[in-house]
Amino acid sequence: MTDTILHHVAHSRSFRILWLLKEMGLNPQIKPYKIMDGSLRTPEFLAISPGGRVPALEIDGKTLFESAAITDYLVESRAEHGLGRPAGHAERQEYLEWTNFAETMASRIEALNLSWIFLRDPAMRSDTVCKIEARRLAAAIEALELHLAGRDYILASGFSAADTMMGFNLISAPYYVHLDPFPRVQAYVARISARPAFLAARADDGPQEFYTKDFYEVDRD
Ligand SMILES: N[C@@H](CCC(=O)N[C@@H](CS)C(=O)NCC(=O)O)C(=O)O
Repeated sequence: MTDTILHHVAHSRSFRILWLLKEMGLNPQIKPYKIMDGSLRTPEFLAISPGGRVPALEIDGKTLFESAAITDYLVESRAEHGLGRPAGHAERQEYLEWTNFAETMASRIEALNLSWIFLRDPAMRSDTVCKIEARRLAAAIEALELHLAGRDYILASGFSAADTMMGFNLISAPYYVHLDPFPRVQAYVARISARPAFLAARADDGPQEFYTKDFYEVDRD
């Protein structure tokens, strides 16, 4: 059997796949990259992930990119773990909505990361864009707060890959949005963070190197 290799940046969307693999009892070999050092733009890596993005996963003799696609591949090829919801399942629609909504939320974090962390010159940052994106991220978290009423996980029947897709967001979102007004989301974060597979994934994730402050906000109105 070929090795399972996860092309990974610590504290990034590739955590979704690391965590999902751990939930399935799989321990990938981790190939680490950094966002700013050019390692995601080499011809070798672009042959693996054409957009130069992580995650990418080598598994079963295939190479896959895009976290939602990798997630679907894993839950379908390893259906015995019950972490997906196949076509025809009563929760299929909700499963699709929330795995994709995780990416809607993540794109707000990506925009904030670009503004606060990855612009080489802070003078290029727009306070207006930062404020709008933080509000849009808060609105996405509010949607999750409402959805979690009466549930422990995103799907009423229990833990699924919709949670591994969403989980990464909630590690990063608190750098931009305070979670105090969202008690169900806070309880959800505590619940997912206590899962043994989540803890094992965090142990292998590597130290985050993006954030140098606990919270980023525009200090002028
Ligand atoms: N929709 C893609 C997004 C992948 C993505 O943008 N990953 C970020 C890390 S969270 C990345 O590789 N960024 C590198 C770059 O923008 O150069 C997915 O879910 O896999």
